[in-house]
Amino acid sequence: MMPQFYSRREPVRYEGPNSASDLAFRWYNPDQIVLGKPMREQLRFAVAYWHTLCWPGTDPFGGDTFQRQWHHMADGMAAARMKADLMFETLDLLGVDFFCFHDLDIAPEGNSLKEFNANVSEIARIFEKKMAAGNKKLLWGTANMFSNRRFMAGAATNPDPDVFAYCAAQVKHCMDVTKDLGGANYVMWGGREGYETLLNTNIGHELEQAKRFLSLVVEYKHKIGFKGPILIEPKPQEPTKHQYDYDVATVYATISSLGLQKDVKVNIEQNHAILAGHSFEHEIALAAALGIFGGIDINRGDYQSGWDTDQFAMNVPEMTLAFLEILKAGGFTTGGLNFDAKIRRQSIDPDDILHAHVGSMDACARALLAAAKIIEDGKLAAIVAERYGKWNEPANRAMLEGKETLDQIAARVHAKGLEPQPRSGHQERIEGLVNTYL
Ligand code: XUL
Ligand code: CO
Repeated sequence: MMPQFYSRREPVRYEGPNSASDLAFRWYNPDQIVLGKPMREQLRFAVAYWHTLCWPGTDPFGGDTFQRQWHHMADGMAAARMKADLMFETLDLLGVDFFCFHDLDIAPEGNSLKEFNANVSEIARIFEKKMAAGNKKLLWGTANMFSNRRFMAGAATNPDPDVFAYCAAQVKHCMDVTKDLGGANYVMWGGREGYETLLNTNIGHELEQAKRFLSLVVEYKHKIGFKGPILIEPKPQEPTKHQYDYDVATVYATISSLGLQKDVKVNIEQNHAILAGHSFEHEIALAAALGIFGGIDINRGDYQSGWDTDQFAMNVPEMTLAFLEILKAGGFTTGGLNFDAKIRRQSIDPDDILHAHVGSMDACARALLAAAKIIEDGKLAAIVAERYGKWNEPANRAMLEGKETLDQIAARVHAKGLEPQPRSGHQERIEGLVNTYL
C-alpha cells in the first residue's frame, strides 16, 4: 500500500469565480450547460498517463527531480499497479471522466513482446474494474514505438522490415486492449517516423511504409469492429529532425491519398502546431474544413523555445480562439481534450499535479464560455457571412459549381466590364469585438 500521495482525499469542487480556496474550480462547472451540452461533455477532459505518472522530472542536463516511489521499485508490475491506483485517484480528485495511455506507460516491457503484452493486459484488467466502479472512460490508447532503442531509426518507417513487423504486432495488441476497454479513439503519433539525415534515408520508401502501416491499422480496426476513429497526431520535428506527419495539411495528404477520410482523423496538439509554424486555431480550423477534426492535446509551447515544452495551457485569450474553432466545427464527437502537459521539473509537490490540471481546466472553461458567447451573439459569424455573401448570387455560385468554363467566365467579365471593388477586412474592428467577450 502506498502512503497518501496527494494532500487531500476530497474531490476538488466548483466554488465559483469568487472562491478564496487554494484549490477549487472557479469556472469549470461540469453540469453547467454551454451551447446545449454540459461543460463536461463539451470539454471531455482526459488525464495523460505519461506526463502525470511516468515522467520523473528529467531533462537532458539533469535527473529525476520528482523522486516518486514507483520509479524506484524493483518490481515493475507492483509499480504499474501503484500507478494505476494513482491514475484513478487523480481522476476522482479532479472529477475528470477520461484518461489516455501508451502501452509502455501502464506496464513494463519485460523480456519479450509476449511478456509485454501479458503485462499490458494484466493492468488493463485492473483498469476495467476501476473504470466500471468509478464511471471512468478511456479517451484513447496508443503504442509507444519511440522509447526503446529498437525504434531509434523509426517504427513503421524503419529501414529494417523486422521493426515494421514488430510494430504491427505491438499495435495489434494495443488496439485489442483499447477496444476491450471501450476506448473512444485509437491514436498514432509518429514518434520517430521521420529522419535525422536525408543522406541515409530513402524518403519515398519510408513514406510507402507509413502508408502501408496506416492501411493495415485501418483494416484491423474494421476486422475487430473498433468503432472509434484512428487519430493521427501531427508534429513537425522532435525527436527526429523531420517528422513525416508534419502538420494537418501533410497528414490530410496521406489520409486522402489512401481514401481513408472516414476512418482516420487528427488529434491536434497546441505545442506541435506552433512548432510547425502555425497557430493552434489554424490547425483546428483546417482540420475541420477538411473534415478530419478528431480531438486535441491541450498544452502550451514556449514561444522562445524550439522544442516541445508541453506546459499546462493557461492563456485564456489564446485558448478562446482555439475553442471558437472547435465549437464552429460542432464540438467534439469521439475526440476530447487530453492534457498532454507536464508540470515543470521544479514543481515537485504531488499537489502541483492537481493545481496544474485545475488551473488549466478553469482556463479551458473560461475559453469555452467566451467562445460560446461569440457564437451565441452571432456578430462575428455575421461579419464573415457578409464578407462571403456575394458567392450566394447564382452567377457566382455557378463558377464554384463548375457550371462555367474559364473562357465563359472571361466573356462575362468583359461583357459586364467587371471591375472588382476592394472592401475593408476590418481586422482591428473584429479583434476589438473578440476582446469584448473575454
Ligand atoms: C509527443 C506527444 C505524444 C502523443 C502520444 O510530442 O504529443 O505524447 O500525444 O503519443
Ligand atoms: Co500529444
